[in-house]
This record gives sequence, structure tokens and C-alpha cells, in this order.
Amino acid sequence: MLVQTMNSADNQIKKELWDYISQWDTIIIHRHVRPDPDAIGSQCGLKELIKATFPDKDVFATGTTVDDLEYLGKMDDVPQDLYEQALVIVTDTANIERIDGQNFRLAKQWIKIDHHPLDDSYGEIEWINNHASSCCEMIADMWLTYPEDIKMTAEAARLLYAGIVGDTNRFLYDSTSPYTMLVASELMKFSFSHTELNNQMNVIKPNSGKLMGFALEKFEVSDRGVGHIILTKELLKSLGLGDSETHSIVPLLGQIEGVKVWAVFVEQTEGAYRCRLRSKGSVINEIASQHGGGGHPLASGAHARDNKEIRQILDELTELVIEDSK
Ligand SMILES: [Mn+2]
Repeated sequence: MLVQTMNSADNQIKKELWDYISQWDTIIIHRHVRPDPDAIGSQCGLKELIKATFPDKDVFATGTTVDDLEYLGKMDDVPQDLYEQALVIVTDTANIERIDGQNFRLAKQWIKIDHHPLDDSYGEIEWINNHASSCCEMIADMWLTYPEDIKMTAEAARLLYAGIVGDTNRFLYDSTSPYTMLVASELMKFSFSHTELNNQMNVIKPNSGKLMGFALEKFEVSDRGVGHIILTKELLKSLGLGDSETHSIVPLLGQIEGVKVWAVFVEQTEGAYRCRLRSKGSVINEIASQHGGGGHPLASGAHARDNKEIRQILDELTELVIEDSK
């Protein structure tokens, strides 16, 4: 199979990385807290690829189990003493604090594979490609670059496909490139049901549907096109929802006419908020990093300690939109 990769400059690091992986008998794969399909897909997809290529290796995927994503993969129990002799690989995680499962610190060597702009540097080998739509795209790209060395399976293809669909919001986001489509097309050739997978990814729980209703009704958009909504702990409690179940309203709110940038604030501890920032054009990750967060130019996360900081973030977004419309 001959496929032109988008980033031939990092072919070297892919080779280095796979060679390095091949030297270890025990490999433990971590990913970020509050996982999404890309986190689980890249973690479990990579595990599948390594297991299929090297059946004798012990490969584990570890972290908190998320019931909603169990159709992608279950987490392994990893005895703490295994870490000493193990290689740790972390997928889809920009910051060391966001790694799920702190035992990774017990390992001697770490590898980082990520598509977020370089934030924290950690790991013996770091492979960062912020042109990739998703971490799953990167891992599939590694296979497409060295298809003779890496064995793809239907299950790995399903997992990697899920992460690409998840992180691109079904190939809608700006990060979707022609290469993303090529990778997805190659993965689709394996025998898994993409319709079944899409249906699983589309499922909305009744309470999440109610949250969507609430969000659409209460979402405020300024005449400058800055939208926001605040979800209090009390509201989420009344709907029986946790913070991790609030992500589905984020793309939804961006569909409302006139919205240029938008913020979804979710109350964490009393009066303090986690914030998801999205934009249709203005670059927002600088504002995010000024408020204890960071991320992609058009999709970032931040924190607001109180209502005053919420106001501040919204004011800064308004200034940004005004500046960009000049
Ligand atoms: Mn991702």
C-alpha cells in the first residue's frame, strides 16, 4: 500500500517510536482524565496494534472506566509493581496533570503521542502533530506509513475510526483535512460496522436531552456574537448529570445563528467553573491560557474562579471579536 502521509517530516519519529516500542516487553498506555472517544480510541487502538504485531508482549490500557464509552474498550487492572519494568505511553494528553492514573510516574520511560499544541514536555520520545485532527489519526497514520511493520486489525480500525469521528465531530470541524478522510477511508476497509459505531456514538440519554433543551433555551448571544451559558451544580444535580456529560451541548450551541465564539461554563466546586471555549474563526487559545487552560486555536478549555472571572472571559472574547472584525 503506498500512501502519501501529510507530514513526511515526522516519518522519522514514527519509525523511531515504533522501533522503541518493539524493544519493550511490558507496555502500559495512559490517556487523559474525562476521556472522550479519541482518548479511549487512541489508547485502546494502539494497544490492539501492539498486541496484534507482537502477541508476546504484555500491553495494558489503564484509567478510570467511563460507562458511556464501554462500547469502545474496557480498562485493565495494572498491578503497581509492573510499572518498574514497563514503558508508559500517554496518548491525547497535552499536560502531565491531565494524565489519568498517577502510577505512570513509577515507570522509567514515557512516550507522549499527542495532537494538541505542545504544552507540557514529557517523555523520552515525544511525537506531536497538531495538524492531525485527532490522536487516533496520528496512530492510524503511523500504521499507514509502515504498514509492513504494524499489523492493523478490524478492532483497532474500529477504535481509531471512532476517535477520528469523535474529535472532528463527524468530519465537520476545521481540523478535518484531506488526509483525515484518507485515513478514515483506509480504516473503513476493515470489517467493522461503522454504522453501528456511529449509532453508538449518537446515543443521547434522556437527561442529556433535557440538558440540551435547557441549554438551547437559556443560551445567551450578545450582539457581537459572543454566546455563553452557565450550568450550575444544582442544575446538573437535578438532571442527574455529571460534568463529563455536558460536552454534547457544546457543538450544538455553535449552530445558533450569529454565534462567533461561545463559552460553556460548568460549575465544579462551589462558585468555580470549568469553561469550554469554541470559535468559528477568532483564535481563542491565548485567552484560554490566561485563564488556567489552553488548547487548540478554535477549541480550548479554561477555568473561572468566580462570576467575576466569567465576566472577564466574556469581555475578552468580545474584545477579540471586535478586533477581528476590524
Ligand atoms: Mn483528541
